[in-house]
Amino acid sequence: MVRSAWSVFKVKKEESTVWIKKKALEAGFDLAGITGVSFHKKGFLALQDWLDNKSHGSMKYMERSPENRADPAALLSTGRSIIMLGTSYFPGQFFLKTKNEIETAFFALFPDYHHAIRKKMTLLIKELQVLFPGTEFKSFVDSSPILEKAFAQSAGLGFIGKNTLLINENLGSYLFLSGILTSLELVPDSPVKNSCGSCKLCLKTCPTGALEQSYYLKANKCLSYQTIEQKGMIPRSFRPLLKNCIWGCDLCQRACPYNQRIKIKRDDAVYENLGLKKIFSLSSPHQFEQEFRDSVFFRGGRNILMRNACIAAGNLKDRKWLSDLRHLRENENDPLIREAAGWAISQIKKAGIRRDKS
Ligand code: B12
Ligand code: SF4
Ligand code: SF4
Repeated sequence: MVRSAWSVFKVKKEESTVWIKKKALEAGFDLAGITGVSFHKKGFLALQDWLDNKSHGSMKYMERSPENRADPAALLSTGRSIIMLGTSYFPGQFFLKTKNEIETAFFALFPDYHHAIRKKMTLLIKELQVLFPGTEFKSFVDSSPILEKAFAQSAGLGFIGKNTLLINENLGSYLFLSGILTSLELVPDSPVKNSCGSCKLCLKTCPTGALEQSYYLKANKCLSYQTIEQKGMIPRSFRPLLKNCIWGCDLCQRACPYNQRIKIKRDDAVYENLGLKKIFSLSSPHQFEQEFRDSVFFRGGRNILMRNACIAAGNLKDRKWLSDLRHLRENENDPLIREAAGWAISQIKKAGIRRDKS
């Protein structure tokens, strides 16, 4: 039988697609899917509306050319397909029951994902370049101006839940997303349909009301934003809500039924025993760098970590932190830390007075 040129091309395209996805999984990614490079109109409209409502707070970088975030051609003009990738960072159900002095969101338990994922993508691209010489590839993880969740949803990696995160039916939402734009023409996957149903647990759980509506997050009300993106003082109304969490927030993910039955887990958590003593002892930026160079805290910087730790100490209301906090209030140069230490001292003292009265 004589095959038409089109069908030969089609078989090749299909074979390449299967092979690339297989290679991506072998490279250590947990999910791989393909989507095209068409302008993501739905994503763009959602983003524009979000920006118009000033929901991005002080994240000025989100304002820059929002149309580019929906347009993969802005990142790679010769792009024909996107290989979207998902990497699980679920540390195991055990972590949900562990009660540590302080907590971080799960993603902060591991070395900075940006480096690890970029490295894996570079290796994968090297392999692909051997098989597809002359092909162009451009990788992105988190910081590139592209709507990663929207394209991951189009590539069949999962659906976007009411908490605005991409959820995979089997791996839940504790996923890092990344992608590789390529000039190769590949076979796209089908988008996954939304499966939140009538559940609204994330909205009910969010302590700040940041999930103002289903699929809508007011970022400046989100504790993840307040602990990571907020470069000034954390508004006082948010501070008690942080409890003992010093980085990010997982509450709307912890509530999600799709995260209760994840079968795989990562075993390489390195910051699970992080305590306040360690953070308060970081007397210089150099010491901070030595200790946390590979962590996600390094992106935020010493002063942000110290500010958050002071707030956690204030929420713990334990007098044993008073001397460290006084030391910070009196000796730190950054008013951010001095103010947070002062606030924490007042919280601990107030709790002491209440205890004495009762
Ligand atoms: C800005 C940002 C933030 C901001 C704003 C978050 C947000 N929801 O937008 C802040 C600082 C709050 C934040 C927090 C977190 N982030 Co963040 N963040 C980003 C970033 C850089 C851009 C996101 C963006 O474009 N927002 C713009 C608005 C318009 O998007 P949106 O609210 O998500 O709206 C989209 C969908 O909801 C959808 N949509 C809108 N309406 C509707 C309606 C229906 C019916 C449907 C189906 C969809 C839908 O379309 C919109 C456009 O795509 C991405 C990386 C990237 N380049 O994409 C990471 C990213 C989204 N963050 C990530 C993570 C891990 C987090 C945290 C979990 C970290 C933590 N533990 O503290 C929290 C989660 C908070 C939450 N509930 O979303 C991951 C999410 C992975 C995943 N499974 O989805 C990403 C993709 C980074 C990465 N490379 O892995 N983040
Ligand atoms: S990350 Fe925390 S504060 Fe932000 S929307 Fe989810 S539950 Fe609310
Ligand atoms: S908690 Fe419920 S509503 Fe929220 S994302 Fe998960 S399934 Fe959807």
